[in-house]
Amino acid sequence: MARVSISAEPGAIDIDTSRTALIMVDMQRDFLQPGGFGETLGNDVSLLAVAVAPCRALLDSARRHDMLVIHTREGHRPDMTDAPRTKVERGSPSARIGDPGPYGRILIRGEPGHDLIPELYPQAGEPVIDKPGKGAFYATDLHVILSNRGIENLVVCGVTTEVCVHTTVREANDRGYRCIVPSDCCASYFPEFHEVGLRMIKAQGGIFGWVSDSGRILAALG
Ligand code: C5J
Repeated sequence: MARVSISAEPGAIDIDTSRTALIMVDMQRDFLQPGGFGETLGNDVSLLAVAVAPCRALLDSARRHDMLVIHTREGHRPDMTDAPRTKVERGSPSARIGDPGPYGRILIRGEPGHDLIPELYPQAGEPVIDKPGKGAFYATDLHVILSNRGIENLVVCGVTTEVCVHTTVREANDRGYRCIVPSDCCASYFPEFHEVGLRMIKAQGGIFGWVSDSGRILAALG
């Protein structure tokens, strides 16, 4: 156990690292690489690359400190029985969930595009949560895993800031976890949504949690 104080907004937060998990949200090829789900929706996926190196630095540090590391992946069963029709039919993408793409069927479990990017690949023993929705708690066993490990605090990284990171932070906050979001470890296809999403988390005394950055968290962990 190590108690550390992390500089953050709206104020410093003290955590016990043995009760803190690092969560990497959806750092998948389907969101970060051309031809995947993110690009089919009309987004410039290169905008997400900025978060990879800071995420890697936090991942390395968390592993050195024996912190629980959890990875999530958004996607669906190959038969798509867990994919709401309203999600599959949404919008006018160039290809829909389940359609073939350069990395296999889009957003389908087991396909290369659904997998995590090599730079942030899980190590043996790190739980990977497959989630059908945006939030990492919806229809998954994440809360059980965290409770069994006595986790109270989450450092939430990943993509995209205002979608899966935000939904996960809101779900976690309602379940009693303290969430710290490192601003440089998440990214959005819409830089303005990234900025506003972070402001929403730390506003009103930290209504959803705290916002810090990789440099300040690494300094606190030592
Ligand atoms: C989206 C996500 N943006 N992981 N998913 O659809 O944020």
